Amino acid sequence: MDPLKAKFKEKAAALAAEVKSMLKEHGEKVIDQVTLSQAYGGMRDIKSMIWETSLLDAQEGIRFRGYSIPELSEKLPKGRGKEPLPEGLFWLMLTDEIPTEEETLWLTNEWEKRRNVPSHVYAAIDALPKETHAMTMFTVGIMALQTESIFAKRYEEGMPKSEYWDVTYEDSMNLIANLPPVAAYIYRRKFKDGQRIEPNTRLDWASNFAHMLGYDDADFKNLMRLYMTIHADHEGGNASAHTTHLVGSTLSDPYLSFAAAMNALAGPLHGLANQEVIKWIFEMVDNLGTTQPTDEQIVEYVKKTLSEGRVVPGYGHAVLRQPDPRFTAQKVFAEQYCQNDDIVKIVWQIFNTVPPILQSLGKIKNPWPNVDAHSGALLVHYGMKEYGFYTVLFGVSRALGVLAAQCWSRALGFPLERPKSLTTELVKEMLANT
Ligand code: FCX
Repeated sequence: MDPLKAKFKEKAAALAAEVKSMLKEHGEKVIDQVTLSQAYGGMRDIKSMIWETSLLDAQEGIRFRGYSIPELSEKLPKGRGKEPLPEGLFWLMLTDEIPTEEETLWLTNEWEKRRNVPSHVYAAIDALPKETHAMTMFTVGIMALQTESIFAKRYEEGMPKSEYWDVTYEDSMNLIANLPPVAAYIYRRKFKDGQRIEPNTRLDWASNFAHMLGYDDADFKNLMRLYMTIHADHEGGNASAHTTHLVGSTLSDPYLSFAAAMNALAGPLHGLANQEVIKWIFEMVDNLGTTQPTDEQIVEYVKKTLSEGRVVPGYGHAVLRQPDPRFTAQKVFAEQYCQNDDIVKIVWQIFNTVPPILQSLGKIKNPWPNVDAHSGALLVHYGMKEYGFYTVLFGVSRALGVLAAQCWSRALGFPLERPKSLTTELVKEMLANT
């Protein structure tokens, strides 16, 4: 058994036993109550799901296995680069242990060994017109990869429940290994006349992805390592994570669950916001006729957006109530690598001007930037201006968190998810009887 799987098996067996006895003793303990507003209002804040890999605090932001993003920057192995390697984060999420440099390198090589995209996956993508959105191509590519699912094969053969975690791990590892070439294929097909770039087997997972996309600048590779790390997970209730969890609970394999998650990520209130941000900034620049607008011009543009009944993309959050530490991590990166870039400067001007405007509306719970407010400006700086692809980058990263979490869900034997719904008629009856 490989070292990561062996460690996961050991940790999962111990936690499964602990959870079993905890539920035996405390199973009836009430951990939350649900209000009518929450039932109608997107189920905000209801504690109703277990997600081991990360936890979100409204004030502090995300922690992966207890580590904040600045702590991860310090503690995760960096290989030959300057930013944490996403391989290390995946190891941490799966085992609750920060890996050594050697363990991280092992995982780089393991994903490299598992990279093997069948030709029908590319043929399925090729069957779509080039104008198809990159996220649609991505989901189709993932669905085509599902032919490789070991979970599905073994389930058909009658595998016992005790093996679910094992094949979920195998599928997750294979899927993660194959996402960068599929995503890069889509980028090159859509935006670079289909000129593919062969992988470089000596590179780590994120920098090989950068290479296949066509970006060999060392700083862009550092950006990809950072990007793939910070977008990976945001606890269990966000739409892409929750979709993976829900679909996986039916014992759909990791390919099917992850493809479903990508359809959730493709919505403008979730992952598509990263393309919307830069599109909106480009429109602003075009509209104002300058790449160096004044704060006053930005304020006017924001007010115009709001008056048209549109949201300011990249701002607000369902849980966070402070600037997103993922935004801050990207700002720190930009301060180091590209502080004189015009679009980066606009992102910072927006950060200074937008929160008071949103606050003054009186209805927005969080006027601060989220992860999507900064990512596009960094990509544009390195020449990746095709914002219709940005959500795919988010998706490749998101695989790390949601698939690590799916391994845990199967190891802990989580059942089919099936919450209770009500009709307004029944709600009215309930109110009349109280
Ligand atoms: N601009 C304008 N209005 C906004 C706003 C924004 N950035 N954010 C929230 N509002 C509005 C809502 O539309 C809602 O208006 P309504 O009462 O007229 O329907 C009101 O403020 C209250 O919303 P609030 O409770 O603060 O926010 P929600 O939890 O309902 O929604 C999201 C959270 C993220 C969906 C919302 O802030 C938004 O639309 N932001 C812009 C899109 C975005 O950046 N999404 C990415 C989020 C995230 F980081 C990710 O998943 O990637």
